Amino acid sequence: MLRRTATVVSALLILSLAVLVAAGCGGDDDDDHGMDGGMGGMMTGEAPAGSIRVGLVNWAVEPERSSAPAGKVTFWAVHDMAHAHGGDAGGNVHDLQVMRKTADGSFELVGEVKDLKMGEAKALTLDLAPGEYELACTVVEVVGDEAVGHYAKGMRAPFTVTG
Ligand SMILES: [Cu+2]
Repeated sequence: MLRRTATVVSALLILSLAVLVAAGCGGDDDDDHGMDGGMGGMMTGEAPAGSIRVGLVNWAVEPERSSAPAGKVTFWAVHDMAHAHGGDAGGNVHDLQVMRKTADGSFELVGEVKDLKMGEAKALTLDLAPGEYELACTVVEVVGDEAVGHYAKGMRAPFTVTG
């Protein structure tokens, strides 16, 4: 009984943290748009020319564009620092997986960068064929006694490569 109560309490805690984080991200988004105008490149390293910035936050993948022409595409994966991580709610590390939708509707991995800590950014250049893709983070971590799957939390975004 005690243990059950503890589980419920921690679930509630995670829920309220998630709400806080979501609220924080909403506000931060506005700031980001302001910053993009004049002060890009404050993150670690420099975004490669012509790259598509992909923000990784709890719990969303936010590409600055949702499509690109076929050929060489460089994603600039950025684990945004703008949002606070509440205690051990997870999300201290994110990946960027680029997955292509196959004929049967499943996804196959085309390329990935992994283990981006807060504030880190990495470039990923891929030769992409036309099609439907998904940009995702498939990190699964254990927080307390719960497995937190970033993909299930909402870390995925559609991406189209045009012919
Ligand atoms: Cu993630």
